[in-house]
Amino acid sequence: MPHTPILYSFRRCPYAMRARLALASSGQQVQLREIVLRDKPQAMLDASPKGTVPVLITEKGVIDESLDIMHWALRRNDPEGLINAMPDEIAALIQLNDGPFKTALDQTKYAVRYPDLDAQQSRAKAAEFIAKLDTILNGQPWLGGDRAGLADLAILPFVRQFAHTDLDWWTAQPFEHAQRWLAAFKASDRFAAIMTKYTPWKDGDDVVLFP
Ligand SMILES: N[C@@H](CCC(=O)N[C@@H](CS)C(=O)NCC(=O)O)C(=O)O
Repeated sequence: MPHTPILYSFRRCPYAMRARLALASSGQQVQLREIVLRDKPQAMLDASPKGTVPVLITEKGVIDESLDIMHWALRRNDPEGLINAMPDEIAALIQLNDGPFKTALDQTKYAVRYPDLDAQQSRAKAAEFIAKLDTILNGQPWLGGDRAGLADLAILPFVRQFAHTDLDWWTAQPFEHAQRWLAAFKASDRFAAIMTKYTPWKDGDDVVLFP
């Protein structure tokens, strides 16, 4: 039997979510090992000492960056054409997401850890990115046009995390296109399929296959 890759994952982590979204779309099956961030399995740390999820262990090696896992899965099989559906300027949004937006998101969500920063200003900074997405999404359902692309799946989990820092605030904003985009994602079978709850993995447990 061919080796089924192992994915160390954490349900609510947006990086792990984007990896699971790509794996689910590609149909690439993995052995899912749910982890607890404060008690990471030694086997995961042995494979990837930096200690972040997601971590994918394949026959050929360890992939411990979420975007690399997305590309790995979709290079093997991309039935939705997620990679092709992405022009360069949309791909650049992923860099903005992972850089300044994620920083501002963390500074909003974990404001107590940043006593020198004004949480309102951090949120305003994050909202600049949402405004950019909103403009792109005006008149089209997805960032690249009519079809979902890798950028949508790479960015949506972070926008969800940002919206959930204060849903009343989110709903009151004039970002109707971004709000519709996020709402459609949250209501999708695609989202439901990656948000199954698993008990944390322990050595010796039965294999849990995903998707
Ligand atoms: N650049 C990494 C970032 C992954 C990351 O930071 N994941 C967080 C959870 S959302 C993590 O594992 N943090 C380590 C910790 O909290 O101990 C990727 O894209 O995979």
